[in-house]
Amino acid sequence: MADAAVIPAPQDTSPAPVRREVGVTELALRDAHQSLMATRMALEDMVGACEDIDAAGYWSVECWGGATYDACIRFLNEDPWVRLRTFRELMPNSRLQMLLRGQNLLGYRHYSDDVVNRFVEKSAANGMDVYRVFDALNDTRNVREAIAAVRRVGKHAQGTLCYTESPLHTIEGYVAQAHELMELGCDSLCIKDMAALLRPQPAFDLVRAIKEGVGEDVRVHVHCHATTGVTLVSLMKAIEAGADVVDTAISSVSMGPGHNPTESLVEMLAGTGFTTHLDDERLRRVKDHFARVRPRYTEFMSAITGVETEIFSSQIPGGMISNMESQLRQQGAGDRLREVLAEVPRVREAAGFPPLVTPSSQIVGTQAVFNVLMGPYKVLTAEFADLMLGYYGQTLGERNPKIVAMARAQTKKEPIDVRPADLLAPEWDGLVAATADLDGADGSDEDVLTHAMFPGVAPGFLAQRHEGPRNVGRDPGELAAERLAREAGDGPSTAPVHYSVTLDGKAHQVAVQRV
Ligand code: 3PY
Ligand code: ZN
Repeated sequence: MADAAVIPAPQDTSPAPVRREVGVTELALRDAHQSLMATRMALEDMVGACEDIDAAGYWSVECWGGATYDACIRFLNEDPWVRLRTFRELMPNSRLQMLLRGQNLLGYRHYSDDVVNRFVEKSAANGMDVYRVFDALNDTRNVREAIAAVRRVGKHAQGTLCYTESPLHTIEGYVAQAHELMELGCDSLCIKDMAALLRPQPAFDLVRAIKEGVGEDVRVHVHCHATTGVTLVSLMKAIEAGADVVDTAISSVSMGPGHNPTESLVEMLAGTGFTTHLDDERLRRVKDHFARVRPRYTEFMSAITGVETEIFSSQIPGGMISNMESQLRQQGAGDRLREVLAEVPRVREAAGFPPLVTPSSQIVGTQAVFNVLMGPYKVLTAEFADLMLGYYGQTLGERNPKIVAMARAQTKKEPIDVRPADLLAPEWDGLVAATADLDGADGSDEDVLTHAMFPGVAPGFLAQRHEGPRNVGRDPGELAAERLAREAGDGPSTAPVHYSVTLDGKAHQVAVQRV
């Protein structure tokens, strides 16, 4: 019998001429553990990987921002500014990148412009290079100040399109937003797909449309989660369409509600003419490092480990589903998850189709739970009422006028259509004075910023900061007890929030776990 034809394995140095080098942003130090293990990874478990990450050849290393600041002070007793300075020292050759929630900074409300400016100045001085700035509603007025601040300090400002789908979201709409962001002076754009909704063909079409509509030389980065199982292909199509940089996480902290594996991207590109120039041996060492570290965080690991295609209809980011399950169980309504999942798109439509990303994901998700447990819009959370009244910015779609009227009646506030931060007086001087009195505060602007963003948690953190980081190598039972005891204060946490509501003339106490 004749020998079967052998298909040679493509080599990285592919026979096809190199078409283009694709940059890679490594997410292991921020979004990967935020998505997979509730943002609990301590600095101590990251430092050992920094030398290899620094030498591997990434375009940038995302290592700060998002929920990590909150987790540092709330759970880890770790100063987030020390974390940033440590990364700066250990990765001198890398662009350090952070996720910034526009006018919300790293918290959950809008801050005045002077606080936004101070935050950007201080983070740049502590070593940050690349700022990915997003607004949960894609309202560019809410990223304007932060982008201007990044430009003033001479760092890289990346404007963000939060990717979602609805009858109103179109490629043309995203291209228009891309134009607006470039007019604000962004150095690059990011398509941010936090729920893994970006299928391969739309990924191609969107990148191509931005390149053709805004400029072939506009640098486009693509950030996809892996939850629905389709997005490694989306990265390929985005690259074929001209994406300059894609985001991945080293394999030992990848997949599930996290991201596609860095090594799989490298292998996928073999033979295509696209190359990453990442160093395989360094990647292997980074992978081994996080494979050793990961079991320490088993207690916090997401229940979703595989693929969830139902997200295409509910659009709920992976991490939120398990939170909703526990919210409902606490109410003795564990069997009502399907109803809540079906309610989320209806609430989102009533709110004008916002993308679901911090903080809109928490706001819409909690309102959906309320609607299922108590009847549609019997009670509006304060945050949902604010969203309906424009206090988070403008949504693409019209907000349901009946619910807007309910929000007005409940809050006695009027709807607004100005940029929400235009209503805020400068806050910085007041914050400096309020922080000076706190036990353990060292008089630095960094401490003022911690207090500004997390007024409920910061006093406790500053007072016990000298005890040093906790959470590493500790007994999981002890950690769990400690976490429950400490989870309170401002911003979404997994601790239940207690609401007192009057229904049909009777007072009810409702405990809802926020998502
Ligand atoms: C955050 O805001 O922390 C995010 O990661 C949003 O995707
Ligand atoms: Zn993400």
